[in-house]
Amino acid sequence: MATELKNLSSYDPNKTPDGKGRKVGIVYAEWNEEITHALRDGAIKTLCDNGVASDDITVTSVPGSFELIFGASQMVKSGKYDAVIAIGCVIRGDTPHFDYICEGVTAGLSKLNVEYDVPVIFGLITTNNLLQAQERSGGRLGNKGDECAVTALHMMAQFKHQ
Ligand code: DLZ
Repeated sequence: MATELKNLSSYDPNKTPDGKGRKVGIVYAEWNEEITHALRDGAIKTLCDNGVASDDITVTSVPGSFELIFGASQMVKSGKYDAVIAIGCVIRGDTPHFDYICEGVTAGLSKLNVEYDVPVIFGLITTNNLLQAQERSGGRLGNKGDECAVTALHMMAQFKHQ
């Protein structure tokens, strides 16, 4: 997959829009909290490193990744945020549950992106095992939370009609 070629934390600060004055909502899942807390913290740090005031970041949690759809939906509909970042980690198990959750969250967040004028950033890590998740949440391949924050900054700058 592409993350083997790109460190998720690497970005060019000179090409990253300033986030001053932007308001960002972050919703993260508590399932696999070792991973999701690292993703959440990475996203917050990268937003702040690029000008977003910590007071302009609202963080809320939901029990599992499936609930990210509702959590992100509530944040989008509140009209308070310029972007919403949804963070979760689904690790493949012995049953098809993994596929249903991944497909459900992907479809749900995609629908929000089509139906509302607030970009929802896809911060769902979907891996075959815990090691792959660790590698993407501050390990060998960087932190997907950082990548989500940079993506949010670009989307907010490019589509600032709200
Ligand atoms: C039930 C479940 C399972 C098996 N695995 C995960 C997972 O790897 N990552 C995750 O975020 N959530 C998982 N869940 C919980 C579901 O997302 C959801 O919270 C429950 O099905 C209740 O709706």
